[in-house]
Amino acid sequence: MPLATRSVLRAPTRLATAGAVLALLGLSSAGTAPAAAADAVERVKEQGFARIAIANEPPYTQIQSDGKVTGAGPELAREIFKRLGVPELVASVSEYGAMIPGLQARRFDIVDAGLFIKPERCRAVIFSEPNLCDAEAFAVKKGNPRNLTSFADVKSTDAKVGVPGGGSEERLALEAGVPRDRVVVAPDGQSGLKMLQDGRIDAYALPTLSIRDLLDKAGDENLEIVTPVKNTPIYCAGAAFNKQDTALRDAYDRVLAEMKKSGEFQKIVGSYGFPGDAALMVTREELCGGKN
Ligand code: 6CS
Repeated sequence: MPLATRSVLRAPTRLATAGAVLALLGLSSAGTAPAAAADAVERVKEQGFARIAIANEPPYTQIQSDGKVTGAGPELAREIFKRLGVPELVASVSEYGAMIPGLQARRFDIVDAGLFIKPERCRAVIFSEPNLCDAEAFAVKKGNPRNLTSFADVKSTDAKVGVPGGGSEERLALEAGVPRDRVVVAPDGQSGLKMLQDGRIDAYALPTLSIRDLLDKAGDENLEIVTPVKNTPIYCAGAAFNKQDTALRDAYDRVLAEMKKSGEFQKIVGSYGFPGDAALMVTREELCGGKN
C-alpha cells in the first residue's frame, strides 16, 4: 500500500493543539478548509506555523529519532519562515506523487522536499527559485552485474528498477520504455534498498545524494552506486506552493535571494552536501520552460 501522507509534528514535539490537528487535516477551526487568504503570508502567520510536506529522504528531508524534522529543504524553509515571522514548521510525510495534490487540496502550505522543477509540475503548482540541485543515481549490486548505467539498459534487459512513487525516476523509467511491471515503487529508501538486497529489483533509482546517504548508512559492501545515470538531467528542486499563494512564494523567494547573496543559503544546503552554487546557475523560468 503506497504511503500517502501521515503527519509528523516537529520536535520537540509540540502538543498537537486542536487548531494544529485541524490545520494538518486541511481544516480551520471552523471545520472548513482554511480560507485562501488574499495574502497567504498573513494566513500562515495567523496560523503560527507553516505546514510542510516532506518525504523523509535524507539529505533532502529527514525525521530524526527524536522526531525533529531536518534535511536541507526543511532547514532552509525553517530559516526563511522564521525571517517571515512564522516561527514553526509542522511536517507531514508524503509520497512525491501526493505532494502536488496535497498543495492543491491545501493540506500543506509548502513542499520543500527536493521536488524537482519540471514543466509538467509548473503547470500544477508554483515554485520558488531553485534551491537543491542533484544528478540521478542507481544503487546496484557490487560489480553492477546487469551492467545497468541508464534506464535504456533497464529497458533492454529483463531488469527491474525500484523508484519512489510519483517521483522523477518513475517517470524517467517509463519514458525510457521500461514496462510498467518492471518499474517497482518503493515506499521509502530503506524499503528500496532492502528490495535490492533481496534481489527483488536490480537497481534502485534516486538522486545521487539520496543514494549515497542510503549506502553510507547501510554499510553493505555488496552494494555500490552508479552515477550519473546516463541520459538523465541534472535536476534542481524548488519550494512548491499552491498556485493561488503567489504572495507566499514571492516572500519565500525574496528571503531566498537575500540568503543566496549573503552566502547563508550556500552554508545551509552545503552542510547537507548540496552544491549551493549550482542553484545560482539556473532559474525557475528556465526549468519550467516559461513563466511560473
Ligand atoms: O522531485 C522528484 O521527483 C525527486 N526528488 C527527490 C528529492 N527524490 C526523488 C524524487 O523522485
